[in-house]
Amino acid sequence: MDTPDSTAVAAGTSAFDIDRVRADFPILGRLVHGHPLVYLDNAASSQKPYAVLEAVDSYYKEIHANVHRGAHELSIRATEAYEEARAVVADHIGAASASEVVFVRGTTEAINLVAETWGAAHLAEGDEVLLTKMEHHSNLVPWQMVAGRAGATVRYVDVAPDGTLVMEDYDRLLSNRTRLVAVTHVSNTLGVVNPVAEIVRKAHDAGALCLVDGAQAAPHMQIDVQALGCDFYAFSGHKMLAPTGIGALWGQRRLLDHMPPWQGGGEMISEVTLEGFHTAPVPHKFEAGTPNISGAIGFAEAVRYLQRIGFDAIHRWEAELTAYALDALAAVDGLEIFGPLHERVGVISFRYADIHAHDLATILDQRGVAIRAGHHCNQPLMEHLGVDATARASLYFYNTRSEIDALVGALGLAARLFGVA
Ligand code: 7TS
Repeated sequence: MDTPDSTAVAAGTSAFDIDRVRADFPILGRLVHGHPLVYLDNAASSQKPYAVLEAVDSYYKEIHANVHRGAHELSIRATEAYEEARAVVADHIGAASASEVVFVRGTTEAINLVAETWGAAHLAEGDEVLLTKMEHHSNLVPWQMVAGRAGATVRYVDVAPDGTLVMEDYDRLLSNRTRLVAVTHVSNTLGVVNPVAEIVRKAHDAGALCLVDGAQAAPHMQIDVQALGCDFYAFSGHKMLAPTGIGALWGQRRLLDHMPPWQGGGEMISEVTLEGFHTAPVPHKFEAGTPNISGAIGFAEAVRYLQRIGFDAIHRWEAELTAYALDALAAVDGLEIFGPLHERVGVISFRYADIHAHDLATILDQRGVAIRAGHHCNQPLMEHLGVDATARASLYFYNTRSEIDALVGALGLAARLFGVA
């Protein structure tokens, strides 16, 4: 098809051609309330390039059928495409084998899967699960649920005033009662990148497993699960250019093999009798029912697109843009930024004078500037920060300096409306 694709960016030129990149994303050209869309809500969900939209479209137009079932041409082609998508995602994160990648709806489902299978099988009275105070509810509530049933305790590593984890607190809380450490790689409120390799190493030294919530990391950096050394890594496709409703749980094969199944149904069995069933090998053991085939194919295409641009180029551009945004926001009188200035991604939470975050987001929206306001599914962190909500601008590699200027300009409008001096 004749739609643009910035393959040329990766094909040689070292410069990051932002105009060409933006041309790959049809939605970025639209107006909102008469203003060009300035999409700064990427931590909630990213936009989609033509390459992904077309991969999904041609899957449905050309080869759609159910997978792993039929002997007919379409089913065989759909199955090949679905399993190839798994291989692309597995290869991308450095998995030892494609069988270590379970397709799920997203990070939330991935973590619930581990909690309801590994957690239910291994947690007992007196055991501890160690989280941090910056976890998204998705990496908090599933552990509270399973720990509550097992009589286990959930503990939380403290967050320092600058938004980093208090590692001394981690060292203090980690003990031979800790069965699992579950930590976010990057905070969706503070933007901080946590020292995950160190956290994993210490967890293992204490005899605990480590699950990493990669929802906010995988879109921005090259993930290598073997280099991180973790036991489980969970991430969502929709935050990294893929459709909604698809994500991945990576787990060490030896762990996945011994975990009980979660949902029962088709696909996850090798044999069923009236007396019982035998499970299929991983990853199918954890994929009951018809999976999100088009989503998986879109996910693989998103990964290929990101690889063509290259995480080095993405990182350089995002670092420049984040520094520009932090400087521009810090220069606004009465604006307070949450989170560190370094070791962070461009997820920038702030409060502005005493304008409520929701009012701020509504006013910005009138200028076409999309940010998120609220607790960001981080209520314990909000309590820790002493706020009920923050405004949050979150960047991705297709954002520009002039969009940051538009954000700051729209903040000026809010200041005038609210009489901020
Ligand atoms: N973990 C983190 C760190 C997240 O940021 C999110 C989503 C999730 C887990 C859950 O991902 P899901 O794809 O299963 O929903 N975070 C946000 C956010 O910050 N704004 O909207 C969703």
